Amino acid sequence: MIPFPKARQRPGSSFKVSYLSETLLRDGRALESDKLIAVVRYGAGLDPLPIACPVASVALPAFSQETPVEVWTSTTPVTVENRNGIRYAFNGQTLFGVLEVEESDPVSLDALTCDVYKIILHLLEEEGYPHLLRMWNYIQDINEDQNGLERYRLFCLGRHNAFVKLGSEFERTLPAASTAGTREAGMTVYFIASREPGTPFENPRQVSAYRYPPKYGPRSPSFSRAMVKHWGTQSHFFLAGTASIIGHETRHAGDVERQLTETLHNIRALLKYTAESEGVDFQADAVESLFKVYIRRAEDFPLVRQILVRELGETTPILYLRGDICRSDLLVEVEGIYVA
Ligand code: 3EB
Repeated sequence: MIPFPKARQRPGSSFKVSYLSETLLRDGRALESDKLIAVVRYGAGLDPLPIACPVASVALPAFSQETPVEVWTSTTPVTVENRNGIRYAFNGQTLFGVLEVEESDPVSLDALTCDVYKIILHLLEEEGYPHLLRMWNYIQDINEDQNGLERYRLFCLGRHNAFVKLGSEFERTLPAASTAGTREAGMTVYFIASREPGTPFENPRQVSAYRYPPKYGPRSPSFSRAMVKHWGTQSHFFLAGTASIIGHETRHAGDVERQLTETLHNIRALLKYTAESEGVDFQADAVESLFKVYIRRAEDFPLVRQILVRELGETTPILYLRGDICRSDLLVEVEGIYVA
């Protein structure tokens, strides 16, 4: 009998992320694995998965026949916990957590967001994984007004109010992030944190989001443009949601093709700058690199896909989601995890 080839050992790495068909996940032994960190599912009205690890449900529909699931696997066994409303798993190097909350009437979105972030920061401190690397936030009706303020701006206010409690230097260690709008009730936040800090990066073509001027809301968005983390032999580059913003201003309102071209310029500039300062060359088409794209208008999908496949490579995994973007004049946003 020919032995099944063993997965290549990657000493010093911590986890791997991939898009998998849900059928494969349900059929295979993956579900019972003690190395499953988390599963992220996309779409509305999902039936439960018989699975012990944290599951995040993101109510954004994918542009594909069978929506893939995002599977996070550890190189070493994980411990799964559920505390303070956070479902989380950790492996000695990283901690992955999920929080899903309902919004109830008397509590405004800024107060709810502040609570959610405080709970997360507190848990990470207690568990000994105090360094947030990357966060994903999904909020209902992100561009709608509530009490006279856009809900994204309320979210930014609440997030800022939680982070500022970390001290006056909090902006130097902010995680990379994505924040997108759904049409379903509730808020889903998931995140990855580590025992040892990563290195945040800013984009040379853009004003840091945490320094956006007040015309974009009472408090600036608290995130970094990218986070780099080295794990022994392997390195991750977490690209935050990136859009057609130069300086602090939206470019090419109404034109998805130009917005995407500008977005790709932004990504290349950030990668070049990071490569020079970290001495690591992150490639979109490297093994294990993967991407996610938020598209506001369904009709833009074919063009967006055509341009991105050309830019990122035919075989690079890209998940396309129909979602609202933080600024109402943005039509497309690209994020990714690069592995080197
Ligand atoms: C931008 O660059 C576009 O508030 O968490 C991108 C990524 C955006 C993350 C966030 C917002 C966020 O300002 C919007």
